Amino acid sequence: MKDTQIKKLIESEKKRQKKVINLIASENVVSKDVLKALGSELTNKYAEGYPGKRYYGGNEVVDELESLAQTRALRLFGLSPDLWHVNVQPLSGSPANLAVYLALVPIGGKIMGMSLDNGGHLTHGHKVSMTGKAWVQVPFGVDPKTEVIDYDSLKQKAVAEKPAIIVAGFTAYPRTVDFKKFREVADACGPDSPVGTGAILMVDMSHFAGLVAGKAYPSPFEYADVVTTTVHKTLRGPRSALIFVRKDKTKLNTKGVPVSFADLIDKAVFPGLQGGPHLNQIAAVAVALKEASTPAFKKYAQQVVKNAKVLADELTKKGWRIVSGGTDSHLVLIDTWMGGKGIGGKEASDRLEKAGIIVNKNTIPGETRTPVDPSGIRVGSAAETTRGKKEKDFRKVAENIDKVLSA
Ligand code: DSN
Repeated sequence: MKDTQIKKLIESEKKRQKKVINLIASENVVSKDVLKALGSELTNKYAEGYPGKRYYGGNEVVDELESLAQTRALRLFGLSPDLWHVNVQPLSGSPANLAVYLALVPIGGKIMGMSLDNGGHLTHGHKVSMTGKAWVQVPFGVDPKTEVIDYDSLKQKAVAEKPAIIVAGFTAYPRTVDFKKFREVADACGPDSPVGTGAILMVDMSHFAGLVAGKAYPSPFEYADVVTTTVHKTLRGPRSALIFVRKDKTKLNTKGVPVSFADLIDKAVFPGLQGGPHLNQIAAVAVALKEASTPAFKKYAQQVVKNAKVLADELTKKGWRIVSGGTDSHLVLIDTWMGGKGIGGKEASDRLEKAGIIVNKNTIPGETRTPVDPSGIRVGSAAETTRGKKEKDFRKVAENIDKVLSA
């Protein structure tokens, strides 16, 4: 690289990443092939539109590329192309979720999503996000005692509020989600819901997509109408996102004609929200999807969960309160304030960073502090498992976290 300033910064970041223990639950370490695809000449190409329907010439290669990425995405999750469509163009998770609402929920309609301090995401209708400005959030949370989702109260609220869409998914909920129960809740919204046949069920599987691919976490596809995911968390690909949608789902347009969710979502992604797709990114997605279909990736996903469980168990033994009492996934939420040693999340994260352990501060259910200095930290096992760490290594990591925070 001729640009020595940027070269130096890339080298410095590479060194930083190698030197630290990375416990950020939403990060991972991609393969050299993913990096190669990202750094390829595909970035030179404009291809607004979709395969076979572009606004520029010269698409014979990128049409094949985008179609291949779609085929691999459906295959990875065992989906028939007769029943499911996938859009591989969303630039990342937030635009993917926004595109689904734009396609399916009338402006001002209700999005039922997990509140941020209970583990939801900003794009599940939080007021600081566009999704909470153009639409109205109906928040749900966890049971204050068990810190897991209470499906009965979720159902009561959904039936009373009749949201147009219900979002099952999270960024900081360590447990498995019962997608069948979410389906029942969505259906219970009845024929008088704004979409006519119960609420739409959307699953945002960004955090656990890799675990679903590796069969280490329940799959949402049997129950959901729409599934969104980022590619760069447990799925270990480039920063990007996918939207899966059932082909048989339709919505009446203003003339009373049924239009498929798939067409509406494609139009919301382009031209609704985005311009030309990032084809280098789509190539890297395709590479990651193939990697995730291997037996080695399945082993990886199982190990991710084993390692997170060890982390939660060891920290519990050392007297730390783990939100919900443990984990079924790649992430663990530690209450460092009330249930710990009275350390705020910011101080905990800063102290760990000084010791070379990278985490993020995080709100916890029933939060009494602020999002910039909340009551906990979130840790995850995806990145360090990619680097080969096993249970014994995570026992050591737990020991180090305890040492640093108890000092
Ligand atoms: N910011 C991501 C996370 O860390 O969970 C979600 O978008």
